Amino acid sequence: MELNKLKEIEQSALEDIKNASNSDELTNIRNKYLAKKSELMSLMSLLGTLSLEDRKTFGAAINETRNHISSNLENKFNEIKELELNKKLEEERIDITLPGRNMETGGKNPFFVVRDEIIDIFIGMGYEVADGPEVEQDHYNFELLNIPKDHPARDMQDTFYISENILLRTHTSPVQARTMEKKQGKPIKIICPGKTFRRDDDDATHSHQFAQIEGLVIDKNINIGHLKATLELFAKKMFGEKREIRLRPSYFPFTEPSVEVDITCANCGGKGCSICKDTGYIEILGGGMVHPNVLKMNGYDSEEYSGFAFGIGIERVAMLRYGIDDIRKFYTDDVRFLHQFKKKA
Ligand code: 2NL
Repeated sequence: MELNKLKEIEQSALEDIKNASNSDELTNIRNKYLAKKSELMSLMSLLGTLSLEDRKTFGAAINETRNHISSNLENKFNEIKELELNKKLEEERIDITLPGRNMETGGKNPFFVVRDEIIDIFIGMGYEVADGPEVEQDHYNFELLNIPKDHPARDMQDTFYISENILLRTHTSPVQARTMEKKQGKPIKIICPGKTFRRDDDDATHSHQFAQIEGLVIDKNINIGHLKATLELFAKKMFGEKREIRLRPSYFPFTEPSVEVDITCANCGGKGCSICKDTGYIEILGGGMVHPNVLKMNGYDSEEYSGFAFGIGIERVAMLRYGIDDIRKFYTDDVRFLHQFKKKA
């Protein structure tokens, strides 16, 4: 056994390590020189044939060679790893100086802004929110609301019929009729927000689909003063504390008496201008005292109970509130329109 042989192996290994240019090559070198079946390790098995003295010397020399090769490998590994990392960083370089891409966020459609505000105002007065089907029976949409068989609203020209007795509701009143049915003569205080449908040629102020919030209060001793106070509070909360309201006589089949409700014009304060067509007032909604026939048909004793009801067109309120001149803008989702109502961050 010769120490020269060890020197040879070591030299050859160090040379190979020096020439290696990537970690795969280094792994092969490690296998070649340090694995169990490598030339160096097979020398170990010869130790048993040597004298004690030689075994010591030669064993130590093998160990030293192995450690030397191993530490060289280790250093080269680290060196190459760093080179490879730097190369990768260079290749996959990200230019962080480029401005980022902006994700445009939308704005809440002013229709929903106003709908939710109206709902909140009435919830603040103790109302519950009710809803019901948009596809309705003639019975709930017309019959229970005192709208007679020959009434023009029932005409095919004005209502979308699914079949003879099924239709798209023309107002949210059927939700109130259904609530009266459920409450069986007990007091009621609800609002019903929802979609409604009428046959119409669409233009800037008409739409075949629009939305209402109707309110209904039934209890003992309810009078028109309650209606007026309720709507006055609503008008001030919605359009500003300075607004006054005015009730004008009107007609609906389901209320008696019936009223149209106007507010003083926010633009001129009531003096008269182009917006209020020189009247000082703007019509915002309709209402009245629930007709005794409606109370009776829906299971209420009209001698003991009375009630008021009102209907608000959501789009109309939103148009007045924001100065929007075309109802179709609520439904066509033009981002140039919607962005105007985006809340500032
Ligand atoms: C309007 C007018 C109104 C009602 C809706 C109603 C509902 C029941 C009983 C009595 Cl269940 N009345 N609703 C009453 C008066 C007017 O709406 O111009 N809406 C936009």
